[in-house]
Amino acid sequence: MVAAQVAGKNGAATHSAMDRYVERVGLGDVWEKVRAGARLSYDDGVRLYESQEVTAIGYMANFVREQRHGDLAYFVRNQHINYTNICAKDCKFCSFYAKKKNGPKAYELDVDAIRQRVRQYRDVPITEIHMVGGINPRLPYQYYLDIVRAIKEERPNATVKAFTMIELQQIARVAEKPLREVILELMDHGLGALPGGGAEVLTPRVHEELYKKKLDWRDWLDTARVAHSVGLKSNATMLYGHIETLPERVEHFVRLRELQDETQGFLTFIPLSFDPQNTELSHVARSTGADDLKTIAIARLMLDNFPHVKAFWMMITPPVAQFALRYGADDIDGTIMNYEITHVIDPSTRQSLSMEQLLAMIREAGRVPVERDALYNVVHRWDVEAPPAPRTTALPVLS
Ligand code: V47
Repeated sequence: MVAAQVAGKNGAATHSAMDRYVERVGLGDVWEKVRAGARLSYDDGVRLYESQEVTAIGYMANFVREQRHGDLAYFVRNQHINYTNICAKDCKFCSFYAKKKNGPKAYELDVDAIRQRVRQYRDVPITEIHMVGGINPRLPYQYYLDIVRAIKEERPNATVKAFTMIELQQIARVAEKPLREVILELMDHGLGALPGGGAEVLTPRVHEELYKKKLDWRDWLDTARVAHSVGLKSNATMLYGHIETLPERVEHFVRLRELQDETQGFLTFIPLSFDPQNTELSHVARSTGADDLKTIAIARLMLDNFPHVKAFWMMITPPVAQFALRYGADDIDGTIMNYEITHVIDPSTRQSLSMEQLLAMIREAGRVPVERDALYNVVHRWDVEAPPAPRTTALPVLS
């Protein structure tokens, strides 16, 4: 825990060495605000990004993280499913969608194939199924309802966390119904939460240059607002490390924070480090560990109304995710099982971690592992409670 101020011999408050260091590097006024629980401004955010003092920024973010979550670090036993890689949006940063020349082969998983994917991990007590896909104009409304229902039938106790804001808009389009009605129908079929994808960088310039066929910042936020208004929780991501400027990242935080003030519908913020392999931006260098940690830390400091900040180990590597647990993050995502959004051409890349590996990662970082579900209900406190008894009733075996 942070020793913000300690009493000196004569009883007067003295500053710890870390406080003096934060002041010396010119961030004393930001630290004052953080300690007082005051909101950081856009300018504060930009100043933090301009500073090279990652340790000072991390120290402040860790203070906030420990105030909120103490030593706890969350993970989830989850499975990712991507139902189609056919996509009409041509985003320049994407290596996942099927292209006419050189690229992944087009696929669409039908309802049975989705069931098979879920059954593949029948013996693992997964509590979250994360499902997203491309904007595939061929898929009818009924398909989306059916795949959500099929997952729920296969795994009644797992939360189906599916469809980004742009997918929801596409589903409403093919349904020819108002968005709100479609979301309610999906919820009726078993949709339990929304993932945070598709936000990219919520600024007009980045939208225009990289993903102009998808929702712009206003439409992304408006869609989230509707989802939150019917009680659906969602996450929010930021894809960083491509053409965006540092002030644009801060703009992104401020826009998310404003909507969160209004709806309180966001659970977790997830910075996604851009992977340039096999994209139209393959000349861009990958983000550095310092940038990853700084981004996690600044997100924790700026997004004062977000309950959680996730270090997505898949994108920043497990070692950096471990450090992130001391730089503002309180969550490292989960087992994943199979991730197709990036690295699809490189099958050697690690696509899943076992629960034991996640536990070891968290413990080694000096944190206390807590298994959670998609909505942050505690599933198990691993170092506090005895391991759960092995399951006696098997999941349904459907041929
Ligand atoms: O929206 C696309 C990103 C997102 C690349 O909510 C890329 O818990 C890096 O949203 N390099 C989908 N990223 C993934 C996503 C997500 C992931 C983990 C957890 C959660 C959650 C959500 O992936 C897309 C896009 O921003 N993406 N291409 C790329 N080349």
